[in-house]
Amino acid sequence: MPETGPDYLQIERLLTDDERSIRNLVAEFVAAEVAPSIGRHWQEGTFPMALVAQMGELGIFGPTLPQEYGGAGISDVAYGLIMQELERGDSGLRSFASVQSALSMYAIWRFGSEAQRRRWLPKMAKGQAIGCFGLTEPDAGSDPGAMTTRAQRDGGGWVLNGVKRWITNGTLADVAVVWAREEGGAILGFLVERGTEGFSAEDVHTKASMRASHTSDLMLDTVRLSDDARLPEAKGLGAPLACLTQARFGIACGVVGAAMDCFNEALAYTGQRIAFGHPIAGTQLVQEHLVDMLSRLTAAQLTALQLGRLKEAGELRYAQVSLAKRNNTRAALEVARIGRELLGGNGITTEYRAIRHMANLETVDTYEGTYEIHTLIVGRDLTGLDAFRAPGAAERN
Ligand code: TGC
Ligand code: FAD
Repeated sequence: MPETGPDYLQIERLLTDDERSIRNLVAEFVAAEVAPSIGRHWQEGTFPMALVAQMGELGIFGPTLPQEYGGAGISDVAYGLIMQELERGDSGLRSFASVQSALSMYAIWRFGSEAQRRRWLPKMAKGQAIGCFGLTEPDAGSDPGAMTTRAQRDGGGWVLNGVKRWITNGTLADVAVVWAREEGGAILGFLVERGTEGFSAEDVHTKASMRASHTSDLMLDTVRLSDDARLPEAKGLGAPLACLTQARFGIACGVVGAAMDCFNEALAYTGQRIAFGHPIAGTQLVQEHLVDMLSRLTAAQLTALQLGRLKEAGELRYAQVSLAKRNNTRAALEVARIGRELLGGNGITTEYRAIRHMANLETVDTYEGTYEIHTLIVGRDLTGLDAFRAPGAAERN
């Protein structure tokens, strides 16, 4: 059985048997199939596509959805543990699963028609169809309500024009969930299939972070769609934001895995690395670093578990998810930075894992709402005062 800890506070005891066995299954998959080659993929800037079918077989995609749509109805805590184990491997792997499950499948399940659900969800659950989620634009990231992608009515259908940027899985996707504002109206969601005339995708090739993941621009140039392609229940910015809440939950859990991997690597390394005639783990300063890493990741682990339990009880509010996404991601990033430091010169190479996790976590700290944006979401929740926009700025959602 591969390492699933550290578990300094015996959090394991708070999990059900089902949750433990789902976590162990994914941990074994990651140790056997991901760990041996992910460093090479990261170095080469490729995503291990061969693993997608296996992930589908394991039930990693959309696992909390009902069985009739290809899901398994597993608990939210079990879902969080899947994300943890995937991100122990690499944030790119967890990103692939987040976008597939929490953004694309969730959008279709929550806002789609019955026909859209039946058409896409079972195939997506098996990894036989890939989804992406196009919200961000070159000039609208933190403020998605400022999007300029437009949906114009065209007889009984629609014409879409615009550009989406930084879209995970954009070039891999069979179906893109695209958010566009109706001329003079609300934000609407559309399913745009690969091969639709006027629709194209192109990867970003200059990333120094999240390298084992495809990140793309989506171009929509007079894309004509029937009204069947619109997500009928999605009206207004609240629809994409509800999908983000699902994905942010998975991130708050996932980053714990990256932090754990960095801690385990640093503990093993410092126990063996000799300087001044003894293992560096025997020095007070190194022990302080190790304890700092453990403290941060243990707090993140407990936060993730409680978030899952609140979600299962139907009591989770989106500002609570923001607090957890903000704190856990920043904690994991700090753990990775300390881990990198403890490895000395070796720590700057991808022969070890810390710098890969550290570079990936820079993206995770930014996407799905930056650290600052989550600060302002929680700040608004606490005070009732909106500190996002310039005073007097127009409402647009
Ligand atoms: P605001 O007035 O706050 O909200 C409009 C309506 O939406 C509701 N709402 C939410 N509902 C569910 N979940 C949330 N997180 C929600 N946040 C807001 C809100 O109650 C309101 O409803 P109603 O009924 O009153 O209309 O809108 P705003 O324009 O003030 O938005 C502010 C802000 C900053 C909170 C929001 O725009 C935001 O979260 N910005 C960050 C953008 C972001 O996170 N983008 C992520 C893009 S996707 C991505 O990064 C994928 S990475 C994938 C991977 O590889 O893993
Ligand atoms: P900006 O919004 O321009 O922010 C720049 C800086 O200004 C940040 O530090 C921000 O915190 C700060 N800032 C902005 N407004 C305020 C304010 N009011 N107060 C204080 N500070 C502020 N998007 C998708 O739609 N789908 C995807 O699949 C997806 N995948 C991604 C994958 C990767 C690898 C990356 C890097 C991004 C991805 N994104 C995706 C986009 C991501 O969500 C955005 O990059 C993120 O929301 C930030 O937007 P921005 O890059 O435009 O930064």
